[in-house]
Amino acid sequence: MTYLAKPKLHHPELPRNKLGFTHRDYEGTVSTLCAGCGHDSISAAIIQAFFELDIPPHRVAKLSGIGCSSKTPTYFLGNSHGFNSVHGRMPSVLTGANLANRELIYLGVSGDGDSASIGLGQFAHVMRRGVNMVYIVENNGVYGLTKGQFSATADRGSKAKRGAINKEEPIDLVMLALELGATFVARGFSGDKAQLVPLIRAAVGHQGAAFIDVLSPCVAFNNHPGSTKSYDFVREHNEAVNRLDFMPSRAEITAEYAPGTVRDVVQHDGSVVRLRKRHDDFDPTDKLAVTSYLQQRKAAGEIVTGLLYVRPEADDLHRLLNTVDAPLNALGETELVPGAAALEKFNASLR
Ligand SMILES: Cc1ncc(C[n+]2csc(CCOP(=O)(O)OP(=O)(O)O)c2C)c(N)n1
Ligand code: SF4
Ligand SMILES: [Mg+2]
Repeated sequence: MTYLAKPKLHHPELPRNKLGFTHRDYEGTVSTLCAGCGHDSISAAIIQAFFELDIPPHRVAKLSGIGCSSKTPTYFLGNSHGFNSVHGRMPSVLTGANLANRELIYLGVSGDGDSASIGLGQFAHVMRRGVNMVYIVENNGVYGLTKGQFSATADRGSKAKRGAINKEEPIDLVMLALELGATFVARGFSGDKAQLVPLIRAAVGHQGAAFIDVLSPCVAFNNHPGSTKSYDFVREHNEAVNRLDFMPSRAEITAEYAPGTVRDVVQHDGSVVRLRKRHDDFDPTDKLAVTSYLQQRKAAGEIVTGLLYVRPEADDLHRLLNTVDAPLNALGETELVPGAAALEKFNASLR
């Protein structure tokens, strides 16, 4: 296994967050991905988002499957909990961990192959169950790690490096997440960090299944003319519907905005997603309108990015299952072995 530690020395005056941590405290080891890979820019955005949110790294659990994208948790949040699972199986491992300990912040990192091909069933169930997590797909339209075969998100008509044309219909994970009941759905681009960092911050603050599809070009196998997931193609067709700021709690509006251009979406824990609208008629809380807007823009050849849908009063799996608040490993013998009378009462409730 390739493992490159970063030098520990750093400038003594690096900016610190409220916890006294610098950016370096949120990094991992040196990346072994190809220079210019979009996935490295997403890792940088994750580091920035957690640094800005003042989250202690030990409160985060990062889980992934298999692929270049799924390798990236090694390159950020080196002091967090991590689990590199089997190809396409991150969602079920994450669901189990989340049910056992709801006090951690769960970040699932996956690829388009990992989530839309082998892991499609797992993706579907974790979205529909509303597991409280941030699910990031680093979407490059190919299986990067196994040398560039088309993945299920590759567009019909897109050209492979050696000229083959993809003949199959793509799976649009954003549309699927909406259909399955994800309560926060966004699309970003690894080449637009200014948009991606607030999207990640807002997704972390969301209490429910938050999905971000991030277009992340593979420079080794899918960055040529004719590819619809190359840097040039995404830049040319990117249509951002909004820009956002995220405030963990309700804060005063200090910046000046033209009337009607800002909208605050207050979530049930008091955190605020502040949307700076770029399209007056786009309302990310109206699922029906969002779905038809996305379909229209897709037919026009645009890649719509931004916060696409949010349901502020989202439910999460713990609320649906009415589970205990405490992590399972913190329960004592009295809670775990409540005795024969409690068992009898429970059995009676099922008769
Ligand atoms: C069960 C299983 N089947 C197939 C593979 C081979 N394999 C490894 S990574 C991968 C695809 C990765 O593609 P993606 O998730 O898009 O990640 P990327 O490398 O593009 O970031 C495949 C098919 C595997 N490791 N395990
Ligand atoms: S093969 Fe593609 S996805 Fe993998 S590290 Fe290289 S550029 Fe990134
Ligand atoms: Mg891929």
